[in-house]
Amino acid sequence: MSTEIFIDRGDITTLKVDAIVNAANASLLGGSGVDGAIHRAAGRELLAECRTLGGCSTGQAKMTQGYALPAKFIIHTVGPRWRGGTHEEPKLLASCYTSSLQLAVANGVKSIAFPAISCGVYGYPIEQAARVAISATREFLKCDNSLEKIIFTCFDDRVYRAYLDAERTDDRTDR
Ligand code: AR6
Repeated sequence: MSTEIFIDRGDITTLKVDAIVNAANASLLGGSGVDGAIHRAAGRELLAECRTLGGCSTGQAKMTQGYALPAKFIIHTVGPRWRGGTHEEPKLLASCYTSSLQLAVANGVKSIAFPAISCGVYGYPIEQAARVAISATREFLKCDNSLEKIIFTCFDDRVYRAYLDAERTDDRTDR
């Protein structure tokens, strides 16, 4: 079976999927942006579980329950801060997608939604980040097709357009 990829506008906290991905920081103890929204929607039990995880390195991922969210699990990953592009940002961002997908598959997840990791507070240029997201995901799918559905959730129009462009560009370079 092949994995379907969707690019949708919306709020990731409302999605009824097996797992949503959180763009967290290394403490895993919450913050602003999508992280804050996920913690608010999941409830205080999420913070209690996050406290037991011992943080997370940039490019890695850790999983918790979804608590009050419609999603069963939350995969917390830490994107790189944009520092001009010369500090391994593309490699670290790609690793966020790959690590999250690996963790999802290892836990039997069939449907997963990603936000635009690093594209808010961490300042990663959206067009470049979207290309990394799409290409890292497609690379992963060459070796594993156990996921049924991957959703890139775009919170605003600019992110949405960047993902659509990235998908088209990646399609062309794939041939
Ligand atoms: N659903 C989907 N996407 C969202 C939502 C939502 N509810 N809310 C925001 N976004 P950011 P980062 C988009 O800043 O850049 C936090 O404080 C947002 O529009 O949430 O990885 C953490 O604790 C943007 O496109 O994450 C870290 O300290 C994207 O999510 C730091 O920010 C990511 O923006 C991480 O920064």
